[in-house]
Parts: sequence; structure tokens; C-alpha cells
Amino acid sequence: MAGEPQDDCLFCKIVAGDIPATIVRETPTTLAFRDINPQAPTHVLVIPRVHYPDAASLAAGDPDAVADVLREAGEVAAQEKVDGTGYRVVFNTGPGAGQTVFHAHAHVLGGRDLQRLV
Ligand code: IU
Repeated sequence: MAGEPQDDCLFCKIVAGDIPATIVRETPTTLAFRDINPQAPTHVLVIPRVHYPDAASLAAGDPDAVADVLREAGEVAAQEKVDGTGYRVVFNTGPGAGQTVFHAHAHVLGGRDLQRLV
């Protein structure tokens, strides 16, 4: 069922505590942890605890969770002290955009010069 944990989902396993992660923030609805392959000095993933495969399906199925993820992205940036210089929030959506883990997540990137993308 939409929103339910999936046995084959790595991020559901992190939510369940079955796979380790370096957690930087937790709320009742979200988890934020360091990316294992960081692309910037600050590279934190913010995920909803509920399982949806990507940001669009999360927005359709649980819009409050999208707001929670975005609020937490801002809190992570402040906690990491990259909010002053600027940071980027990215939702890769679909394999063609580089999505590899199909549990919705926001990348929070900062701490280096980030080339303008669009
Ligand atoms: P993507 O947008 O789906 O490509 O992002 C998935 C990210 O999850 C990617 O940057 C991985 O390095 C990261 N990651 C992680 O932090 N911990 C893990 O156990 C696994 C992937 I698997």
C-alpha cells in the first residue's frame, strides 16, 4: 500500500534502523542523514519516513510530508551552517535524472561553490 514500508527499500531499512546511517536530524515524519558518497562538504539526504518512490508520488500521496522534507532541508542547512552562503536542494526523479534509490529524498548540498544548473 502507498506509504507503507517496502522490504526491498534501502531507505525504509534506514528508517527502521536495520541499516546504519549517520543521522543528523530526526523528526516524527522525516530523517536526515549524511550521503555515503558526498558530492560536497555538506551532502545530507532528507527523507520522509513514509515510502513513496519519488518526490512526485510523495507530493500526490502525502503533500504534508513534502512540506516536512523541505522544512527539514532548511533546518539541515542552518545546522550545517551553509544557509548563509547558499545551498542546493535536489530531488532526482527517475533513472534518466540519476535517481538510484526509489524512496523519495532531497539532497541538501552546500559548503562549496555550486555551479548554476538552470
Ligand atoms: P539518488 O538521487 O537516488 O541518486 O540518490 C541516492 C543517494 O543515496 C546517493 O547519493 C547515494 O550515495 C546515497 N546513499 C546513501 O547515502 N546511503 C546508502 O546506503 C545508499 C545510497 I544504497
